[in-house]
Formats: sequence, structure tokens, C-alpha cells
Amino acid sequence: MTGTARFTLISHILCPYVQRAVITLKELDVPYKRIDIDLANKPEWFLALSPLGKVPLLVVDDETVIFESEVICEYLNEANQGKLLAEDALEKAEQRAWIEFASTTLSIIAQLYNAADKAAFSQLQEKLEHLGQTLEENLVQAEYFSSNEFSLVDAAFAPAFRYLPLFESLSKEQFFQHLPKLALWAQYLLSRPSVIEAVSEHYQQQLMEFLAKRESYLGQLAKSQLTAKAVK
Ligand SMILES: N[C@@H](CCC(=O)N[C@@H](CS)C(=O)NCC(=O)O)C(=O)O
Repeated sequence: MTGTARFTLISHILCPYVQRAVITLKELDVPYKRIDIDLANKPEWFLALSPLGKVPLLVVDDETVIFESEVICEYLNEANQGKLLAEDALEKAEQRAWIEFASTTLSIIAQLYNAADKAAFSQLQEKLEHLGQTLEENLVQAEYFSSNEFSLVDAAFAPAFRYLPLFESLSKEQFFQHLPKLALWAQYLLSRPSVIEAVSEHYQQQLMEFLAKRESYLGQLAKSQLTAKAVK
């Protein structure tokens, strides 16, 4: 049990991998302290702690540093006798494989918001749709990924779905809307308290400002929208 352990999560306000860890901490009802850092200006103490210079980091008892979001989530689940992963080895391996799939999805999303122009954006959107189609074929008709029980697979995907409403409103394109199981799953995830609370109430605005700083297709759209709002 981690009952007496002290946890500090070194974070960034928008990072989807941090969100996985926060969702897991909240699902397990584990108290923790969160420290958000500026990734554009990484503090020296953070660089000294983080082997890859990335968030999230989970610092346990001010002593042991765990990095990599999925490792953090699995550790928290295991140490708290959580039920967020299957006990059966084969089922657990399947869940881990889908968590890897979620990470690939996140990396395509990052490429998408960095895509230089509309053509590159559309190409990546197609790639994303292809992943969505594969997911749709593997989803059971339930609230969560493989059942009505929330698992680490859900925690891994939820941050990916959070990007889409803003991407849709900026690009006027739809993501996954024609995939009924996927669309419903995303709705369940985005209305789960642990998922809602993994980011601040200002998330949409923060994401918009983050996008507007990028010299990319979506970045330009975000910048135009922010400028239009400012002159109103
Ligand atoms: N595989 C890592 C990915 C973490 C990651 O890419 N974090 C990003 C923020 S979302 C980061 O810290 N980037 C800083 C950098 O690369 O300099 C995990 O799952 O924890």
C-alpha cells in the first residue's frame, strides 16, 4: 500500500501524459501535490530530476523519482490494490497494448497540431481517422474501453479526446463523429469526474493560447480566433 507515502507530481498544465497520472491518482483516491513547470523554460531542479527532461515525474517520499506516465499509473494502481488493470496476464497484456496504441494516437495528435499547412493537416487527420476506425472495430458497446469498468486504458485515451472539440471548432472538420461506439466512449470519458478534474477550468483557453504560439495550420487558426476576440 502507498497509504503513508507522499506523492508529488511534477506536471505541465496541458500535458496529456500528466493527465493520465492525475486521472489515475483521482480514480484511486490517492492524495498528492502537483507542481506545474514551464516546459519552455525548464527549472534546473527539474532537469536534475528528470532523466529525459520530460513530465510527468512522480516523486515518492521526496526521494524516489518515477518517470514515464504508464509506469507511474501502473505503479500507483498496483501499490494501492487498484482494479484499473486486469489480473489475468493475457488480459493485462492486451490492455497494455491498447495503452501503447493510445500513445501512438497522442503522438499523431501532436504532429497534427504542428502540421505546417492544410495539406499536411489533412494527411494527419486521415491517419487519425484510420486509428479511430481500428479502435471502433475493437470497442465493445460499453461505457468504457472493454467494459463498464474504468481502466488504465481509459485513462490513457481520455486526454487524447480532450483535444478534439477545439480542433473541430478551429478547423471546421469533424473527428470520429461517424464512429458511433468511439463517439459515445469519448463522451463517457470526457464526463468522468477524474478526467474533468485532471486539467484546470481554463484548459480550453490555455490550449488555444498554446496552439496560437505555433507556426502551424491550427496555430494560425487559433491566432486568428484570438485576435478576432480581442478586437470585439
Ligand atoms: N513517454 C512519456 C512522454 C512524456 C512527454 O512527452 N511529455 C512532454 C510534455 S506533454 C514533455 O515533457 N516534453 C518536454 C520535452 O520534450 O522537452 C510519458 O508517457 O510520460
